[in-house]
Amino acid sequence: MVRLPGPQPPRPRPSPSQLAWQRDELALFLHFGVNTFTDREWGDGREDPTVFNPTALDARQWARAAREAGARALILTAKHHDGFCLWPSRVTEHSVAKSPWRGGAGDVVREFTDACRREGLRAGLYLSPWDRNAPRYGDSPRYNDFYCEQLTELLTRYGPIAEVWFDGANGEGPNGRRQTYDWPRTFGLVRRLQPHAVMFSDAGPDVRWCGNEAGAAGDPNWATMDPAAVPYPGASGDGVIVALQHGDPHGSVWRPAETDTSIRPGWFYHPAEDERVKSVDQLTDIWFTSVGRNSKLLLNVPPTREGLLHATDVARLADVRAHLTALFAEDFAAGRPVDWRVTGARSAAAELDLGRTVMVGVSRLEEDIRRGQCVARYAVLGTEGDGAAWRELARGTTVGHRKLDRFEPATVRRVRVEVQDAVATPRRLRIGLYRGS
Ligand code: FUL
Repeated sequence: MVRLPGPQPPRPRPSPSQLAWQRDELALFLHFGVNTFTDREWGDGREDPTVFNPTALDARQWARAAREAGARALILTAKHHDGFCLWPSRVTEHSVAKSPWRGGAGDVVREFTDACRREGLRAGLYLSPWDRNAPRYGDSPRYNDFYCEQLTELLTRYGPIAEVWFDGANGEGPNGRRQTYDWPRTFGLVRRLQPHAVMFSDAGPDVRWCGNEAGAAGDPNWATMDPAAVPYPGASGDGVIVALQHGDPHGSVWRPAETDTSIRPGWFYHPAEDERVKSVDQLTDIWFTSVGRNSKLLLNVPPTREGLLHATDVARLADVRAHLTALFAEDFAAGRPVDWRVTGARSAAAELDLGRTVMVGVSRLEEDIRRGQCVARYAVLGTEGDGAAWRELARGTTVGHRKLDRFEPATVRRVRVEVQDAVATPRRLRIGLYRGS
């Protein structure tokens, strides 16, 4: 006799903030600071604050370009590794207050958060824990106090913050000692001050890094993971990258992957890279390997020395959005009845008749992730009908919030999606079918 498995522990599900984060699909990342003016990627903390002098800073231009690109959130580097603060911090002099910009009375974080709100975008902030300017860095408890004070300023002065972005970079302090960060304290502070914000880091707690900066989430990509696999931000080891890329089907926490990459080779603006802005094709590929792999895309578009997004980058963002809009304009599956059958404890099949013969080159599969993530292996098949053979169009592993596949366009009238393996009884998928390029 077959023994039925006992009750399973409930599978992890997203919190309302994690769900909203994922549904945003695209956020823009803004790397801006003294490096913009010194033409560097990592400042050493000895920069003179007077180098920071954008001539035409307009945060509304950033936010408008983001909205027109279809982004729903923006994340600004309030402080990068050089320690220079884009807001007038009470706990350091190394900030915009010592720059000539707006006569030393300016606050980029204020202009940024105001502009986000005016354009209906969520605002997020990056606060580098590694600080090459702070004299206390390396004197662990004292620096942790300083870091928490900066975080408190950012999370209490500027209204709702949707995402707090922590990288795990950890260098040596001026005293030659290594800084030990107090992550539980830091995460607890964010939860207390901004309970609806998601926290990003290698180790979450809400959103994890995808494991690379090339624009590609893992395949498979589970939103669930084992929290012990990446115990703290910046943890190293082969197992760490694998865990970040793929998650874990049996993981006990919901911690989806964010795919951060730059529209240019560097994170900060460098005039020499004006001709190296990624093409529409490259950015479309990135869309398929990030949003199309159950991730969220955080695309860096760095402001220039004027304090504006470069015209080339703005035009490229608009072109990609137009391309994606056209690609997904006509969904042949829209409104077609789907015959959904559970075919086993871990399998199911959906069949739909498109009502006419069409060329299909892109498929979109979606799980209702409010109830967790379940599909581990699937195939998409098509036939012209009237007894013609079924052909496999695409196959893959995880689905989650969204899985996009591109394939050699085929003429089909009927389409079947087979869930061949899953970690629980599969639930109905949403299916979209498009012509492709
Ligand atoms: C990394 C940093 O070292 C890079 O400069 C950049 O900010 C990237 C997004 O995160 O940890």
